[in-house]
Amino acid sequence: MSRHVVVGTAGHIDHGKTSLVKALTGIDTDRLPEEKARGITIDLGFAFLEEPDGLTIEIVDVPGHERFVRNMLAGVGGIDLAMLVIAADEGVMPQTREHLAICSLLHIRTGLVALTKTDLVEPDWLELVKDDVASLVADTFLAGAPILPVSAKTGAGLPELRAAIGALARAVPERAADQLPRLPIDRVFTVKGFGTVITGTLMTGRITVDDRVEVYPRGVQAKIRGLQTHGQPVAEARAGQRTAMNLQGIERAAITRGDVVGPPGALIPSLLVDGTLELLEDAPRPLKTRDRIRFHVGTSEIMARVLLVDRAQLEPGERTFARFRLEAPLVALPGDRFVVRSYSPIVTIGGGTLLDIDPPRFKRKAPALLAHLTLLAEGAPADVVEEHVRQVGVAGIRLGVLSGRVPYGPERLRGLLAELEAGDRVLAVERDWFLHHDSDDRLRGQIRTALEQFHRANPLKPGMSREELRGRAGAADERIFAHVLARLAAEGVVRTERDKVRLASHEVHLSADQRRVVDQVESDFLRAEAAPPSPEEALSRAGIHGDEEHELFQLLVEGKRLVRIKESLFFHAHALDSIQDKLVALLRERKEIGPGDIKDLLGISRKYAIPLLEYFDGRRVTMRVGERRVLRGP
Ligand SMILES: Nc1nc2c(ncn2[C@@H]2O[C@H](COP(=O)(O)OP(=O)(O)OP(=O)(O)O)[C@@H](O)[C@H]2O)c(=O)[nH]1
Ligand SMILES: [Mg+2]
Repeated sequence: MSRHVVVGTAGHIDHGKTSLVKALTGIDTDRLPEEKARGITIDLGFAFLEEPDGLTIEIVDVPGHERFVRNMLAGVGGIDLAMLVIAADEGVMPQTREHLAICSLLHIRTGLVALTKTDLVEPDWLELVKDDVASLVADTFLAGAPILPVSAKTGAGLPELRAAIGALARAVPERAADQLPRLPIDRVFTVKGFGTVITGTLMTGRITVDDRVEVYPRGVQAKIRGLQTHGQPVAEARAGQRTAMNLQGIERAAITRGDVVGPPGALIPSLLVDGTLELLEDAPRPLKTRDRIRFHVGTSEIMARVLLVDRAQLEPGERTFARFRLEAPLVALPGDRFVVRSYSPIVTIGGGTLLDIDPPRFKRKAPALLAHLTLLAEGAPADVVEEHVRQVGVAGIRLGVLSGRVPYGPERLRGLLAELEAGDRVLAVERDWFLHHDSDDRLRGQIRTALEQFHRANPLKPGMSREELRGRAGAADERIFAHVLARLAAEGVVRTERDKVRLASHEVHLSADQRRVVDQVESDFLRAEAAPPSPEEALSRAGIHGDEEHELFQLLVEGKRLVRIKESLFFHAHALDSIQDKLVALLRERKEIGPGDIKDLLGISRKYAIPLLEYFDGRRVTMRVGERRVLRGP
């Protein structure tokens, strides 16, 4: 079985990292002419070792120079184990400490110390340095790790070093292959005849030639034309592999280090993220809310302002929750570790774990935000997913968005959602759209209350307009509203008729007086047949002042007793039926008629005749041919 484990070097400038990598692998990782000229490493270098059992040890060689810590950070973001290189003649130096702190902050779990240049020191001295190093790492992930004396010059200790790296690498737990493929880009270049090539360590998942990917945060899509690892073309790359990707359909200029390759639409570039934040014991000063800092995650470095959630100032050695307002979009997932460096002087001061990407708009100091972040930090995966679904409220959340806000792969996430559905904590509005049970309850409550209020205020109206109701129910999304309403209807709580909604329990109750008015208006229209009164006339004859908007008149309209032909012209439904019968009979006889004929037929004026003819045209009973009408065929 082939496995890939990424080892990163770390350590002070000139302590022999690059020489050691070359002695181990035969690869000179200092490629740049400037690196050759100055004899220092400026940018990341890459090498590898193949073990007979199928294990590939990927090596990222980082610069030790204080000015290139940002490059170092881009390199160690994706490593599994650290090789802290310390020159025996110089011992522990500032970047020895800073690199060690960075690896600790990134939660690198394992590693070793290579005490190099042993050819330059006496054995007694070597022992002293060893003790020094042991106490340096005592409280870190390297506590008790092997400290191996080596020399890149004489080759002493190299076989032991290689064996120790191999042993540690074999113990590194396998990377998650079921998660979305994610590759933070560390280099971009063009290759003649191929176009744009990017490289990076595939953090999770797997990718295949011909896959479509998106380069975040720019949101440009591309196709993977080819993949290489260590200069060899491969069909597939897997988590932990150093990968070169030839992207089709994207310009080199559109990509920079720090961008991330992932599946289209899967990641959420965000200007706001929440996380835990710990300040190093030896941070030079406290960190205050609003301080400008450098935020490093994956291969990216972004300027940000820190907003402490529960205090104004964080002291060295303390930890808390913090919000980061970024000056450019960040692409990461919760669970990712990050490193924070102060703006000036540029030194590593702390780091933490991302908890929420593009978080809901809490007030920064609200206790609700603390509760939310505590849950994200400590909750079981199902509780974390539930919390996200709860927080979006009645808007619901789509699977695609949710997957960019949790660190679980697609299959795991579906499983967790199924678990929440089964437990009645979350419900699926559509296949990939989820609503929290509480939000559903809230929406149902709002709908019922709005209907109750409406019926109380309008006892004669048979129902409330659907749109108005949706507005009263917090203007919920149309499909969510429809879903909730449909369930209320299925449960027999509400009835919907066309665009009117009412509580199933609602009935129109008329007083004797109201009943008399309604009956009188109706019989007025019935009697008038083809020459009906205006609503005002009919109402005033029944002793009421009002127009067609009057609720008693509307009762007849909504009950379909009266039919609106145009504007304020209403006919009784029975009258319309009998007019239609007469009209059809006449047309059968004459084949075609003019407006004059219908006036004669019904004994009415033009005022009624024209709207009636237009109404029957509209009902597809008749058809207009010039100024005349014919029957429309069946
Ligand atoms: N005598 C001796 N010299 C060494 C050994 N390893 C490295 N050197 C020398 O130390 C100098 C620095 O070595 P590099 O390997 O470039 O150091 P580095 O840690 O990669 O330096 P940066 O990448 O710039 O941080 C070079 O001149 C090397 O020849 C060693 O084991 N013995
Ligand atoms: Mg170097």
